[in-house]
Amino acid sequence: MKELEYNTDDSIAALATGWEESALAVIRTSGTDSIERAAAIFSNSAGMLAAEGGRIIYGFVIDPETGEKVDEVLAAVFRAPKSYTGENSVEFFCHGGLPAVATMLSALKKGGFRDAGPGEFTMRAFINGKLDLTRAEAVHEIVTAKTPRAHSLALNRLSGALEERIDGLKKRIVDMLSKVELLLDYPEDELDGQASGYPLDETELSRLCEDIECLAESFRAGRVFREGVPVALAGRTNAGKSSLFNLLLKEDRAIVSEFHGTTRDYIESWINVNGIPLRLFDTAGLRASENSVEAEGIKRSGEVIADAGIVLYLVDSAEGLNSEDETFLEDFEDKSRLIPVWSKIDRGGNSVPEGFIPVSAMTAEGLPRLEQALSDSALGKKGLDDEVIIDSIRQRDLLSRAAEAVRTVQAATAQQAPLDAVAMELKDAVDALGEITGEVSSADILNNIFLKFCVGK
Ligand SMILES: Nc1nc2c(ncn2[C@@H]2O[C@H](COP(=O)(O)OP(=O)(O)O)[C@@H](O)[C@H]2O)c(=O)[nH]1
Ligand SMILES: [Mg+2]
Repeated sequence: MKELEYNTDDSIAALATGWEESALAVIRTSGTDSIERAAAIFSNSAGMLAAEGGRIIYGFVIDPETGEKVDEVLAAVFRAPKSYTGENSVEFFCHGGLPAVATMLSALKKGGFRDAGPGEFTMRAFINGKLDLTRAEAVHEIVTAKTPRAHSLALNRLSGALEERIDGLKKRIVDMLSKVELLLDYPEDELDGQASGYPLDETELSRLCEDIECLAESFRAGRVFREGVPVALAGRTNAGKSSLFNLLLKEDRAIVSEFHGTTRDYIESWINVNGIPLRLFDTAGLRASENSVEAEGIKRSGEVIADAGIVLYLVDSAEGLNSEDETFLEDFEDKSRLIPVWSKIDRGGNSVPEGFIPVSAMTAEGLPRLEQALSDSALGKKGLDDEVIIDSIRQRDLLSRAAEAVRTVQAATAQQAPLDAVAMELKDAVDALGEITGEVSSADILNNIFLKFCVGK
């Protein structure tokens, strides 16, 4: 049931690779008459028109108005339904200089192609039944993945793992619904003892609800992999923050110095810890300062710390805890976001206080434990115990709606409530799950999903 007002009659074109100078650029086209249109501006027209799907041909793109050569290209010809969008399609591999790309796009426009909107290729693939919505959303995640692990989780969804999981949940509800409807259609006495008693089981409903809720909660882990988590290094000046920053980065980025107050602004960098993308911030040490530049740095650092998902608070083991440290640690509200670090342990300082992770930025001792603490804190208590995770608010909200409907059915079952109300709730749960994969969808929902894509996807 795909009700959608969207016109797929015209042929679209867009740059699929980045808008920057490179060796090659890929320009994608799609549409029923895309091969004819492309052939009309191609030096080897006859060759392109005759090409089987999946073939690559060499030639020049010709400006249809001036007759001049635009670029020397390879053109891959795809014939419906064997293409990404399910439509006829030609992909051009041209030179990656920006003027080359611009003149290519303008020649295609003159040849009757329209600029594609964001996500329009993937939207056509969905409309033509090449992808369900969970896979279409995974395409976006794959393109924007920040670590190999995030990429492999999205790839898992692209190969249909989430769709299968949703279908499995839906089948369990549909089975219950058919039992209920059987009784609604044929009163018990007519069924001749084929069905007796209340048709639903409370334990089964409760288990179903937990499975749906568990998948809904994986949104948190999904977001961690998708967006990464901001991590701030905090502590007094000279606690060893910049040294730890460089160690976690595995390169020398931040200036390390024995002089207090060297790091005056914050610097940041992406790091990959156990496959989780973390955005690490080195901040200016926290101390009262007379110097206005340093004071401004300290103010900005305070903001970074307040916004961070995780805070690593360093205390120099040779110095030990002072009242400033104690105040910070005590005042920090959400302890699950705080990792206290006992730094410079190679110097054999004071013994490690409870709750601190001993680390040396010089010898890297304690690094694996610190990295584990970082990934545990990023993923939260539940961790990542499942390879199938969801990653959009849309998916999470629909799962919550399904779970709520099933909970209502569970309560109704406990009271042996009338079956027609129960049937309605079960239908709602089925619809919510159907919307996740796109069986039930409206134009608004689709536009929302595809608009966040980049053009050319
Ligand atoms: N021995 C030792 N010295 C360290 C360690 N980490 C930092 N230092 C030294 O402590 C001083 C301050 O370090 P820095 O990283 O700039 O601290 P920040 O002010 O907190 O950024 C520098 O002289 C560093 O070489 C460590 O793990 N072991
Ligand atoms: Mg520093």
